[in-house]
Amino acid sequence: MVSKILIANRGEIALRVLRACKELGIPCVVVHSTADADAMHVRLADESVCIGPPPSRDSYLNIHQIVAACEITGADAVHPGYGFLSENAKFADILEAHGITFIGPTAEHIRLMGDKITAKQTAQQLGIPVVPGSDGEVTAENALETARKIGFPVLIKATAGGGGRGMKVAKTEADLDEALNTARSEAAAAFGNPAVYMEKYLGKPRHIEVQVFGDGEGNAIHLGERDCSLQRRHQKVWEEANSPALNVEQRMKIGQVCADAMKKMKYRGAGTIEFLYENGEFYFIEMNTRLQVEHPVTEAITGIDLVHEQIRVASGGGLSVKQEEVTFEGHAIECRINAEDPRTFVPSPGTITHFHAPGGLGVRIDSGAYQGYKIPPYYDSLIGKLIVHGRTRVECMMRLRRALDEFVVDGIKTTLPLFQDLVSNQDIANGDYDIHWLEHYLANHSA
Ligand code: MV4
Repeated sequence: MVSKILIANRGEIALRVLRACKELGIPCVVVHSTADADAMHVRLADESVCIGPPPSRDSYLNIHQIVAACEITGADAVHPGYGFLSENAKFADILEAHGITFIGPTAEHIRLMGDKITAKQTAQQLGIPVVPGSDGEVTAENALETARKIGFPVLIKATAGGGGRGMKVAKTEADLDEALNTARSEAAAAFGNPAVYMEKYLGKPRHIEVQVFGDGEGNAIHLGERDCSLQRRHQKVWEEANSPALNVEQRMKIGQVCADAMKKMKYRGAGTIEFLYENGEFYFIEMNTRLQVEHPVTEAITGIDLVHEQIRVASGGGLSVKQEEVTFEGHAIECRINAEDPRTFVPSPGTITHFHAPGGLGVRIDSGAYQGYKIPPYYDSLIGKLIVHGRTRVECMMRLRRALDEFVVDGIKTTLPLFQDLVSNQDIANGDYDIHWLEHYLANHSA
């Protein structure tokens, strides 16, 4: 076992990891910026180290400060959470060079999946179905030929990108030059790498992702899927498991394909394989080599604590469950509670004057927020997650509705009113939505 874990993150995920450490009896250290001195994870940790001023690059992204905090406190492992340094291969390398365990995959696997061209080639070689597209990079020389072969409309994506930044659609041959040039210059500006690739553009897909877990020695399992189609500007808003679009055969089939692929690459730790799903077919787009924000919906339906598993695997203890032992019970929905205007999504930092979280059977709140807490303006606006579990999707929706009615957050604007609307919507009740549904809904329902 690792003997002391340093949590290199903040907010609800720092608290989430801290809970796992406490349940496993492992002492934990948190690092924080000066803006987070009053945060709940700092209060609850066994030890804390202030590593710098508010801007992330000076604190939560400052590798040398984090390594120094490990040295000072004797932490022999780091949990990076999500965001920040969680998919930074250089960070994983530096920790290893200091004899500190990175709770995550190898630096090599982080790099492989961080480059979207090599990620897609790897997925294809491992037997995962991918979106039809270019064989590697597209350039001015091969773009037209590639697009004709794929068939219009096509989508140009940055190989150093991900999460939707720097994508350009070309509907016809006439759009191709401009799409290619803008995509390349945006990629160069945003990622310092102009390389782009091309895919068939799928018009009305769902975003379905498969949770995988490997022990790094050739054993791997899947924990089913999550449907994350409800997004706004590439920010997920509502996630659920199971996907309303899949039946059990489809779930087990795509899950097995993913688990087999992870066995072949000897993947270590938690991973998420992202697909677009259209007309009954799965198309790989990206793989995330970290724990995700929406992991609790998977925990709700499987009963498996993903952070416990991460720590077990990082300690060389292997996975606690076999694939045959994994079951998918009932239905879970997560709502991301952001400190934002529920219509414009403009951030709304400030002091929470009243805070009352819902409770009862099947209700989980992951949040570091409390009455009197002052949300700093420097970081993302996620202040908590409401995760609701029911035996059926209908029960889950009824429970979500009553949990939202109980939730009080005063003093700042939050996205809670948006969820009040969504939980009463007929398309949502029917599970009938794709990746564009929420943007259309917001365009038609804005005050
Ligand atoms: C696509 C696509 C349509 N066709 N790829 C956006 C984020 C990035 N991870 C992949 N994205 C997309 N890739 C092909 N070939 C549409 C999107 C997309 C999207 C995907 C998932 C969730 C929300 C989305 C919103 C707009 C576009």
